[in-house]
Amino acid sequence: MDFYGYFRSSSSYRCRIAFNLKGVEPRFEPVHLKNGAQHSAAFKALNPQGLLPALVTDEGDVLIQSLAIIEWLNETIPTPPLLSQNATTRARERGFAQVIACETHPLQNLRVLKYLSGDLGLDEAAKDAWLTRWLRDGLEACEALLAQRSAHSRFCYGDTPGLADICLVPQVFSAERFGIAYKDLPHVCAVYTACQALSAFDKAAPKNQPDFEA
Ligand SMILES: N[C@@H](CCC(=O)N[C@@H](CS)C(=O)NCC(=O)O)C(=O)O
Repeated sequence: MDFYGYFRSSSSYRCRIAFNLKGVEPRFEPVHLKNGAQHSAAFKALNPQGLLPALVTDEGDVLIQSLAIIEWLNETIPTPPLLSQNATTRARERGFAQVIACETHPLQNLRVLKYLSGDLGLDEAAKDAWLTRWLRDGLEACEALLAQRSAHSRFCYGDTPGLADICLVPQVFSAERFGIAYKDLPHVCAVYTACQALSAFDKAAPKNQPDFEA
């Protein structure tokens, strides 16, 4: 398998955690987002949207969108499972993941921030206000969802890490990167700490990637 990603990309980070949990190691093809490599004809032939990540399977099929890639991985390598066996819990896990991947992370994306400061001419303070508004909102929703759980668990939905944890950790990393407060969110912090103790999460961290730049 060939995995197209970038060390700081949250959606690449999600896939890296999933690969590690499943014990697979795709070949890594770095796509330098800050240099605009996602807009190259070669990359757009893989993903016409010009967004990371993309995965080329051993059969040569191209997959895009981190949640779709992770679900495909979970279906083709079922152990350890990344989703609950229970349909209701599974829907909750997917709902939690989508709060992050569909409702929160898109608002911090490079192309969105470039549009705010470039096309709309917003200054740094206005861009920071945007990030604080939407990233904090998403993390507060995560906190409330975790607080609603009927039973305490080490990870988001159980005592083994799954799709929700895979999405939460890169989002907390983004909060740190953009200076968004989250340490007052106890459930988020507890899950984040539990995940950080696992090598699958640590190995996937941006600082541990071959294309890392300080
Ligand atoms: N919903 C997509 C998000 C993809 C996405 O936004 N990727 C970012 C990196 S995390 C990207 O490639 N941004 C390039 C840009 O904004 O130009 C997924 O989960 O894969």
